[in-house]
Amino acid sequence: MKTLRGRFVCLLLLVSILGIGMSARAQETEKKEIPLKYGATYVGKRQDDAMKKFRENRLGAFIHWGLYAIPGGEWNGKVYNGAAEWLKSWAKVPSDEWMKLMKEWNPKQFDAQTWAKMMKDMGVKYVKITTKHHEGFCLWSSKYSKYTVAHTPYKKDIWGELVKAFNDEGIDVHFYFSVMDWSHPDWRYDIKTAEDSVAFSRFLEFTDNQLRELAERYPTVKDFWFDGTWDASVKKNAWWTAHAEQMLKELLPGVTVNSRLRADDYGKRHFDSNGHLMGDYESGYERRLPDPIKDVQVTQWDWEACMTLPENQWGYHKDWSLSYVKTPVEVLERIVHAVSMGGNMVVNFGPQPDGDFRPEEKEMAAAIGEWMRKYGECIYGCDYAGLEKQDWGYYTRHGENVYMVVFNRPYSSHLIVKSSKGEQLVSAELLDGTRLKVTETARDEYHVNMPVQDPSEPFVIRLHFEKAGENGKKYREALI
Ligand code: JFZ
Repeated sequence: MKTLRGRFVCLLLLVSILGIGMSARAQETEKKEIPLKYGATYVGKRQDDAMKKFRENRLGAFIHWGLYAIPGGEWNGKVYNGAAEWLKSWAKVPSDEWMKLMKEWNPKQFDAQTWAKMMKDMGVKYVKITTKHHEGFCLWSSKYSKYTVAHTPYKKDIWGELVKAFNDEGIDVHFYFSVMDWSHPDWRYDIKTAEDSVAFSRFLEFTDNQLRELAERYPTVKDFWFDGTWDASVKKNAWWTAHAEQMLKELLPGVTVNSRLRADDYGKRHFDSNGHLMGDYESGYERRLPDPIKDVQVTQWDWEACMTLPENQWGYHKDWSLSYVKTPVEVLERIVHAVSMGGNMVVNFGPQPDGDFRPEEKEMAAAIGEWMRKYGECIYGCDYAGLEKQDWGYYTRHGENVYMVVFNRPYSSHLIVKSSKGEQLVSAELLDGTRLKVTETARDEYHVNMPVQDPSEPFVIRLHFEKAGENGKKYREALI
């Protein structure tokens, strides 16, 4: 028989056991965490509106445009196979000579509205544009540099026109910004002498000025995507990477910043020494994607991948026959692959020096747009579905709706779906509402009938699951 006192003692005992358990665990995690001044500023996914918008956008475009578009991969009669935006480095061109290209910067065909229309028709929700690539040429009229569009025959502030045109179409603008600047005398790859250190602090001040200028002049910018931050000079100045992130966030509430900017106290990049993501989203998946089975841990944080159409050309290169160029289906597969693992995908374009896009890029944008208009429901606002990957393609999820995006048509007349434990598949339909036959074949396993479809394009099936009823009990496990 339990007295009131007895019950109280029991409760006390329970609370203290729980308490000891919890504090032991807290100590354990505390012990594991190294104190960091410049590590992650928060843990887990940001859930504010700006971050949600970033995540729901899912499909973006990259635009690499700069002086490198003029030579298009060729210098003094020699064509370089490497990335065209790196030509200055491949051909070892000194900065003053490279900057003579500014005299030829006169993109007569450039029309911001045409660009915005093309991107809108492609179905991208945001565009990341190079404000300044490694070469140091600024596409906005920066007052901190002599290498800007303002000092070219074209003169006009390309930036202002672009930001306005994209925003008018409802497209978010993200700024690509290379910290590494090959044309600034104070840029250093490493800090080895006192002189380096003085020069580099001037360089960081210059960079702060440019960032502040961009944020203040174009306040509708939604994101800064940093690049050129991998050198020892930046890693030794981790404080600055934390400071730049904070400065932008103070200037532009809600702004997002990629992990590539950041280094912690120990020079560790992207993820700090405690394993926490720095910046708001991981940006290491470049021209590659996480493995759909082995790398599901990426669904725990936000991330954005980017890809080129040729093997590795970001800026305009005049000869695309030098490497394999992806087809629309291959690009779509990468977009879906990213979304199926909770990431965004950014497809790159490298406009011509005249301000127009090469025909192959126009065709690509149109093909992606056509598919997105039909099937975008399985991309925008979608996320990891939490189901076991099947050979026919990828799952995505938007709340109650689960999508099958079929890239591999089977020889059999059906597609296999395995439901999560305790859930049963109740319906499968095409996006136009056409119902497909579902057959339960084993515990948590179903066949969805293959519809007759145009074999030239991947298609989408919408699924609904419900909590499993008594039905789930009809299968026996094998005794082994
Ligand atoms: C960088 C640039 O050098 C390149 O020109 C382009 O702008 C691209 C988007 O970014 O290149 C990188 C940067 C990081 C990795 C690979 C290429 N990385 O982390 O694997």
